[in-house]
Amino acid sequence: MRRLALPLAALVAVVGCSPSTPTATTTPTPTPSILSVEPERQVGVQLFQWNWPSVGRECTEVLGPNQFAFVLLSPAQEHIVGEQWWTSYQPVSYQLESKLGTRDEFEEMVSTCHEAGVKVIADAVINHMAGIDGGTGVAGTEFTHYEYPGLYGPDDFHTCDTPGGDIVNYVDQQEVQECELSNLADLRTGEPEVQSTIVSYLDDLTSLGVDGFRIDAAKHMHHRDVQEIVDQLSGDPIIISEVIRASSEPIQPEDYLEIGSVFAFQVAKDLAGLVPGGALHRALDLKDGQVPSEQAYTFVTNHDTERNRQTLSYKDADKYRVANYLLLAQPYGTPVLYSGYAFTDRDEGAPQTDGGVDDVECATPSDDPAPGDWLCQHRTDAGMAEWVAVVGDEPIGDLWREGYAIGFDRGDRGLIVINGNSTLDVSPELTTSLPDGAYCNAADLPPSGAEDRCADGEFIVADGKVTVPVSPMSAVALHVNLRSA
Ligand code: LM2
Ligand code: CA
Repeated sequence: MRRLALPLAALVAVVGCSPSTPTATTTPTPTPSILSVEPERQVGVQLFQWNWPSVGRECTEVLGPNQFAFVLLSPAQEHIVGEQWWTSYQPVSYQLESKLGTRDEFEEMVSTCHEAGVKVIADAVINHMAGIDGGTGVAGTEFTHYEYPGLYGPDDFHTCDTPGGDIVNYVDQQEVQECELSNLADLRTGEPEVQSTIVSYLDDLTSLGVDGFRIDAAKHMHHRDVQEIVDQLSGDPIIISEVIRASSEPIQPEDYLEIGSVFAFQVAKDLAGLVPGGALHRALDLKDGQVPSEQAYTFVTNHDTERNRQTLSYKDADKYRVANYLLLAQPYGTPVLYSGYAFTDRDEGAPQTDGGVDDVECATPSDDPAPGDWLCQHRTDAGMAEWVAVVGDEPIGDLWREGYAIGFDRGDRGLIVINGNSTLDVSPELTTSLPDGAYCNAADLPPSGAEDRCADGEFIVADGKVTVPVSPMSAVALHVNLRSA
């Protein structure tokens, strides 16, 4: 993240033109103007199990206009047949034909997102292939556990003499990286032929415009293997390794920092602990081990943690919303929002027809959604994605605290008050560096992108002061690009 040199003096509105009779001698009255800053996109969103046409549409309609930086996809390669979501994580071939769409649809989605200014990060499942004895994949590929035509044969997989060949002991590095994760056929990712097959697959995605990769199950590959694969890739894709931190284990996210970035699981777990306790100010000091901010991808939840309940999720209703405000307001890492569907059983797949995931239609927001409802949680926070893009790297100003509520400036770009009290309203009068003006709340439902989206700002900054009423378990976020003329 790079600090913007100076607010780009884009003139969005001109106010205070006093009617006057122009004469040759009058000097024009200086016209107060509202300067806006050039937003710098930062926030991403994981659109879990969204099909490609739905991702493309979301880029155009929501993510682009609201200054999202990137979308994180579910796996694109051919996978085993089944209604569960996790069939996506059992590759059968590297054809881009899956329950989420065809190769053509994928390619079109990427270019649609790019036109909207949104980058695309693919989920690269490269540690393993399928976890079943064999069968026919969704694109018709016939396979057995250790045979994938045109790609891999038995010699390309690790063998292990643990029970079932599975990983049992997470304190043994070699076992974690060379035995099977839940029976998933474990590729010899250190071998040159295996590496070159993986590289061809990832390069194929790059050739379709993909900007980067989530490295699925990175912990289960030696960091040297991942490094060697990444070194052979075309272009310079963004790399985000998934290495779930467990303090007792020998493999740590820090081991993967020379390759690129990592997901900051510790931050997600810490947020889950501090929101219910109300110690919201502690969110401002979050950090994942020794991972520097520029290499940390932070999140409140993902598809795994919302199922194993290691983090907050939509099931936590207003606590989850507060955690998302904290994630976006604090300065560490690159925030990734999450968008999934409601479920009762952890295996339950997304709504689908004949093996293909249905187009996403967002359900009406509710604290008690029906299973299969597309939650579109990220839409609730869309205005906040723009807030983050506008506040940029501006530092956190003086902290205001009252009970479980906190508030602070982000330089002279933005201000936020988050009320984590479950029943108390707050209404602090804050000192602020924000320029005078009438502001709207970016944490409310998403701004449309229309010119008049803040026609009548209700938050008045005057002489460096602003009063900010905030109801329980919600937030008010102001920024300089969301002001009335
Ligand atoms: C990941 N990151 O490292 C993914 O984020 C996670 O969602 C994947 O697990 C995992 N690694 C493997 O890529 C999911 C899911 C598992 C599921 C696997 C494979 O959480 O439950 O395992 O995908 O589809 C399923 C069954 C399991 C079975 C296995 C093999 O739940 O009981 O093991 O398939 O057939 C015998
Ligand atoms: Ca492995």
